[in-house]
Amino acid sequence: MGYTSLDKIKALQKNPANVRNLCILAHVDHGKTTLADSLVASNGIISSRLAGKLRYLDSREDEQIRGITMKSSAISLHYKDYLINLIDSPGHVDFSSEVSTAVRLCDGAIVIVDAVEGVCPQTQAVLRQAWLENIRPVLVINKIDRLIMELKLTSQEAYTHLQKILEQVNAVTGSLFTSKVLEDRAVKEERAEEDKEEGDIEPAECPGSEQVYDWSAGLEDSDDSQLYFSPDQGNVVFASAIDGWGFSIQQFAQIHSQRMGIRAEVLLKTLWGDFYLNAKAKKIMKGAHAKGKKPLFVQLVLDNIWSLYDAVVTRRDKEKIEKMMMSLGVKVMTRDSRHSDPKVLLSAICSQWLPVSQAVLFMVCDKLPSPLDMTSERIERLMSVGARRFHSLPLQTQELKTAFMQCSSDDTAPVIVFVSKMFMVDAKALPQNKQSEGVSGQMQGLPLKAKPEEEEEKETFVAFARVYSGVVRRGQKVFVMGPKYDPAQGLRMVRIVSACLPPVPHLACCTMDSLYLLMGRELEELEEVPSGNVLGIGGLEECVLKSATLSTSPALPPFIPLNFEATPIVRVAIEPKHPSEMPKLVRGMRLLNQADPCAEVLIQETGEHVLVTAGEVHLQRCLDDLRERFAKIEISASKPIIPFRETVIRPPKVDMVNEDLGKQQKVAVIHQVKESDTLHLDPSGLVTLTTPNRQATVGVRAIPLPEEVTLLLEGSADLIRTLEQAGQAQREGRTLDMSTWTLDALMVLKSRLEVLLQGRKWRNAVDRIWAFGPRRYGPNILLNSVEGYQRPSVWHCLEREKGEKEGGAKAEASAIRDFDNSVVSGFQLATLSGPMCEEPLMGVCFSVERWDMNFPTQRTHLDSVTEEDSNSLDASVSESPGEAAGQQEASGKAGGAGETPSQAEGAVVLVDCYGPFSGQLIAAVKEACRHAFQAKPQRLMAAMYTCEIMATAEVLGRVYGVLGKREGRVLQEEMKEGTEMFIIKAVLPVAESFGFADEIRKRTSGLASPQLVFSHWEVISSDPSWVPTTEEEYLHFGEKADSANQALKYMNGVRRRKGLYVEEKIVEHGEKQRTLSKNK
Ligand SMILES: Nc1nc2c(ncn2[C@@H]2O[C@H](COP(=O)(O)OP(=O)(O)OP(=O)(O)O)[C@@H](O)[C@H]2O)c(=O)[nH]1
Ligand SMILES: [Mg+2]
Repeated sequence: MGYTSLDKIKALQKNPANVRNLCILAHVDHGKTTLADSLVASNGIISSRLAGKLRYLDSREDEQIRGITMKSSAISLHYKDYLINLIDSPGHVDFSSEVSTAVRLCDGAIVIVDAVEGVCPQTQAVLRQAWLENIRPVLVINKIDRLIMELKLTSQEAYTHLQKILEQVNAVTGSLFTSKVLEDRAVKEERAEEDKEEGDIEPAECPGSEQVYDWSAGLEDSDDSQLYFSPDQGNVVFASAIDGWGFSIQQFAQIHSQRMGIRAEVLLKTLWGDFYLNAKAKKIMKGAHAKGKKPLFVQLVLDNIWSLYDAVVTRRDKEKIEKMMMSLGVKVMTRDSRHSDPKVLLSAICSQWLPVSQAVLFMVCDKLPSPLDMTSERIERLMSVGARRFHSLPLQTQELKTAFMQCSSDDTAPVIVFVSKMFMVDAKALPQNKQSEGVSGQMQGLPLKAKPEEEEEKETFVAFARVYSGVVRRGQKVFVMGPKYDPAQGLRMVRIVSACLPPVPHLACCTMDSLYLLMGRELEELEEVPSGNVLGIGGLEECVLKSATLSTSPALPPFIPLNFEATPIVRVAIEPKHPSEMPKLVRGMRLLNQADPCAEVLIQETGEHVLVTAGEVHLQRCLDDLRERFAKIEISASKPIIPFRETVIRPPKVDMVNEDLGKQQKVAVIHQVKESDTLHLDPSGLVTLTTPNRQATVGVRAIPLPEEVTLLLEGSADLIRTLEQAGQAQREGRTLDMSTWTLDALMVLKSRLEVLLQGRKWRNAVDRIWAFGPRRYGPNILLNSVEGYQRPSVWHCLEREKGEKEGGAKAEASAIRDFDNSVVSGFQLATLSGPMCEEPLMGVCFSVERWDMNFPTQRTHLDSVTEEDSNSLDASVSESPGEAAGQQEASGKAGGAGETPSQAEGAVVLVDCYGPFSGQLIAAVKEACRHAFQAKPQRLMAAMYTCEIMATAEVLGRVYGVLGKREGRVLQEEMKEGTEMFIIKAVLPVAESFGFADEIRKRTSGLASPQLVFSHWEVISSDPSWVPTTEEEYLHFGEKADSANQALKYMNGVRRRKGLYVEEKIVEHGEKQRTLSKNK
């Protein structure tokens, strides 16, 4: 290292009070990497002339070519006595998972906003991420030069514009803060209530019991001054990273306080805001706006910059430049002042006058917290995995909190490390494999290439990590906590780290072979790293997949998982060009999976190797990586596999030509289900199916769920999973200690469902929910409408928390559980792949209205024991009498043996529930669900992206053209204040999105470049199985109705890909085709 010596950095690492771990966050292209360049240049790592052009932290070739960052990378810098571990992150949505990995390791963040574009969707997303991880942000408003050169604003206009941007950013943080306060208050109230109940205070006495809901209570007393960005707080820097300048108002306050003899503190308070200088009275007065005066900020700050740009770039007035340089005390080299591009001179002047690196680094050291300032709230959040409460963790675990707070580097302090991602480095680039630097090293480098092939090709994984406590040493052994590790269990079984661990679930032991200082493109080897620093760790690839928690204490729980904003949605199937290279591909995909926080690799049922990525750009990067680094073979990727969902809707009231439909449509639909002796379809849509051995009959009806319910279920997937886990635990006799917050959220979910599911059809529906599916937490519901069948509700575990009410129901539940489970399994299978094209279902409720069981063989045995009981039950528990009787005859039951499940519980003991019968029941339920689904009007649902496109008026038309062609829908169009840009918000089906961004960019000559973010699922209105039925439709569409049916096209595409039967005619009129050619 020619620049800061390694020893100096090592020394700085030891003083956590002066360490700052921070990342740079922003929307795509707002100038993160450019700013990072200036900071890197301030340490002499790159030349300051190249700062902004080199984009040093974009070390990948494709990053340089495309001009966007694709991964987060770290570099350690020093500023005065401070060590700054800086992480640059990508702004493109496709790589937002990389942002999550960066944010987790930091205590603070620099949020950059483009002065022209203002707050963009990703700006909001990163602010939210910073908020969720509890890290403190500072703001840089970048690209101010664009206000001068591009928008040609006057300094006064620019001031108004900057004020607006600041307002926008603060509005975002404000809303995050408000929701947090309200949430906290809810938790507090809940606690208070609990205490109250315990303390037996009369509810009428306390004032809170009045039913007045004060929505703003709590907001006033919470301190939010730290939260907002304001130049006078010193947490805002105005900059132009490309021209190398930046300032906070402190700097100008100091400059002018000397010149004008006003105290710096006064200037600091008044430089930003509605103040002006009264020259006569030599006073600073309020009310610049009302009196039409120039605000101080314009007069003392912006005007200087404006006139410099005017002199240097616009007018090129040599004399004036000389004069200005004199007064600023700036000297530039002759080659800069003679350069043909005035920008060179400008940045030479500016970077001496107001160096951006100084302004930003000062702000960072001054305003961002050090690792010692970790709040206990943040630590508790990190340690409270899933639904657990911090206070329910073992005592030893809770004690670790002090270790976090102290951030001590004593030998006695437990080592706590979090790995947020694994990245791959060429073995050649590792410091231990590098030759000594300098000329001789380079010369030696040549013959080295002759080394054996394998050695050269080797690449290793380095973990991107941070030490939270203790000192990490090379060769040290640590525990690796898996995401499901339970410290209580671990503490009972192990004490110290050793190679031969007893088999504790989710706990492994690993050696940290090497430690690195991360220096952007380079790594430096270290012997030890003290607490509070970011580092790279080698030798973990065997035990860490993507992220992990490492510690020397088995009491440490795994950290909460990273929150990823992007949903991986774009799938492709991959195969090698040469089939013999399959093993290489498999290995390569495994490596890719490890190296990318967001990419998923899986093998489908069909045997295809599938790669799931966040978007098109991400996909491209993954494929390139696979080709060039991980598999190093030729591969071919299928077209993107687009996910769909299947659903049912209410029968439409009008036909395709908007004519009122009578009953005809219904008849057409119902005929899709073919009846047989075991399958019966009722005109109302109830499907009754008997198992082949005729021992069970189920009746199922499919009902479309209201849209809001589907949305709610989708959004609450995690909660439902927790509910399911709690239910499972309860069934197994364990208890899962859920946090108050989770319980609260579940109660809210339940009551919201109750509100949404209104009407006769849904009476008591919420309490009758039997299961969610697919995978037990999906957006479909299985409803128990079997008369007389009592089973504990899915909300049962909530009630337990509220007081053990239903002791009796528990025992009963476990007895019938096994067959109950088969029904649930059948439902899970049915919802996992629907009958249209085997895609998952969404928004469908299957109501089980009948469930009969009949065990002729066990009958005799049972009768002798419980004859009386069963008779009495027979009378009380039965379905709608008429139908039941008919069914009993049809299924050929022995007289009076119409048992409902509750009654069959005795039989459960006798019949092997895992034998063929439970299988038959599963299959029957699944088939019944599928048929019930087909008895209703079916629709496909398409995944939709939202996108925000910024475009000028000239290209607006073309943007609309492209959107229209791709079935996009414009939601909103508005003009961005202060600019001539329009912002268009649109939604677009994922299926039509490939190449969309490129096409828009081409059609608008690069002026508009949209980012696509997955937003929701939407029902495609056309019916894939539609054929003209009414006379009007015949007239309008013709007999064949061969005008494009979008839904049918999608459905057939999926069916073809999956090798399912596709109904289509390849040759329509064979004889006509023959006559076409020569005979004519
Ligand atoms: N006019 C102007 N352009 C700038 C400024 N800072 C950066 N740019 C330009 O903005 C573009 C994007 O800069 P980057 O630094 O790559 O942006 P980024 O935020 O790192 O982008 P991603 O990493 O892809 O999210 C480049 O073309 C820069 O030259 C600035 O202060 N003024
Ligand atoms: Mg970048």
